[in-house]
Amino acid sequence: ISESAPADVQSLVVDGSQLIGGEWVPSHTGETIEVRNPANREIIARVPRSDAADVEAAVQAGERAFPAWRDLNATARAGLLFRWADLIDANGVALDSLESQEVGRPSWGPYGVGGQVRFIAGQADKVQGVSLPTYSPDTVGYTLREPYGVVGAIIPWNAPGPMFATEVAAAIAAGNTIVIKPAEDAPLTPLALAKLALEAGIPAGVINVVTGYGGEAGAAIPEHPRIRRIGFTGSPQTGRTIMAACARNLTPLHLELGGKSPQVIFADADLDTAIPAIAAGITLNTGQICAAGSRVVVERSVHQEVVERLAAAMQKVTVGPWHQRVNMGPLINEKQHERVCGYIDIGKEQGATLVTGGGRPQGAEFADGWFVEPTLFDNVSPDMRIAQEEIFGPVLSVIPVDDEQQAIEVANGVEYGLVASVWTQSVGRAVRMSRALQAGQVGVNNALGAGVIGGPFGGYKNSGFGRTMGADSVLDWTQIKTVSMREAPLPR
Ligand code: TXE
Repeated sequence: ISESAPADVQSLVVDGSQLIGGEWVPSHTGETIEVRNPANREIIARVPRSDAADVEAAVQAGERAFPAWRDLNATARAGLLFRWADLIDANGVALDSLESQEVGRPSWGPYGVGGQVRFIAGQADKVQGVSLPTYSPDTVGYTLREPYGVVGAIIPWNAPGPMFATEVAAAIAAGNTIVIKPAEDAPLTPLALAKLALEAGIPAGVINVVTGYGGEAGAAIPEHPRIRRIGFTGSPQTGRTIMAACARNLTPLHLELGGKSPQVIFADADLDTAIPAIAAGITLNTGQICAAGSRVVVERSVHQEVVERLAAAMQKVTVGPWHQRVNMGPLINEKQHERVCGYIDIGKEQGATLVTGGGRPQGAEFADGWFVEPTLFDNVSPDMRIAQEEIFGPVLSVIPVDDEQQAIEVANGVEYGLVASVWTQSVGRAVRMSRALQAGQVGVNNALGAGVIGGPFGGYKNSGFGRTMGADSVLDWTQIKTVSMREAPLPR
């Protein structure tokens, strides 16, 4: 970590070790991976390069911790999660700074992860079954919601803190113990959060964090026969690989696989609200957000005005290293940079009009980082690749349409279905559109579908299945047992 980083950030960084059974340990081979600052490629820390043997050790630690954690009364489990949330809040500035360094984003202001954990903590002692009707009065029937045992999660690099907290908090609130692998590009915030969980008193072995590459430590998680349930967030390609491994072990799972979210603007929309929100939504985290609204589907009568105003808004987005006063940092790594620049070339080749951006910003401070300009394409047709495929960068495509029916067809005409937004002042249209749009989250006059507390989050269609964040996410980490209990028949 940079020596100039404040002491509270330094103290959160766990250099060269991972958490297995409450101990900070290296990988069994001793090998490490470098974590780099994407703004200048400097090494900020090293983490263990683990593989199946380390995952096995973590599973065993989870198995040892499971019975006591399962049997701890649920209010006490909630209490430990509340303490974890308090410690996350108390370290919010340092955690935000650490996450900024490894992801390369500017500060997001107050760190919201404590609030996410607190919401889930409140669910821990509200996991309930139901009582069941029975055929005869001597029988009592009810359901129990029981944890699976040791569960697994694999998370991406774009929002490592929130992803770690939502998967871990929900899984352990339900009484499971977990083995989680953060992304190789951003493992430091997850390790720091795990450190705070230990400090909060969550027992050793309840949370095990194994770091390493996807094909090594990651692949070992769905392949492990004693990991009883899986959560994955990442690319559709890796999601398919994980689901295939889960199929071999018959392990249930949930998947969150990204999106191509439409921002549907009708002529009656309040553009003063819509334009800045849409520009911010596609440049927040340099467009590396699964919920990012990357397609603007706009009614033709306001098309020209929308394009002009979006271009102006995107040109105002300042780009630079995360620690400067900027709106947008670099992309995470070289692979992501090649991907985004590749899509910009494809957009030009397929005949979209490049309105603004499209290049690498010029200047010495950009030379070593994975920077790209906020980019706006107009006259995009719905079948172009930039209108169909997730770019995961600050690239926005404008698609003009004639009416509401065509807007629905275009908005739904992709394989993804994560988030959709509608901008209109008409209540009737808002009601119709929120029903018609195929997405796990619909925002009306709201760019990221955000703003609600405890809203379940997840996809329709190829964006995945299962929900994180909401109260249901805790239930997703439980299995249902039906109990039918009867007094032994009396001898005649
Ligand atoms: O994802 P991967 P990448 C999309 C986005 C992005 C693209 C590629 O479009 O441009 O995916 O990103 C682990 N077995 N999203 O390559 O590979 C890996 O180590 C087990 C959208 O980074 O899916 C990391 O921890 N695990 C997404 C995690 O999977 C494996 C967020 C995600 O990496 C593995 C991120 C394997 N065989 C990318 N291979 C969203 N839904 O928000 C990799 N991993």
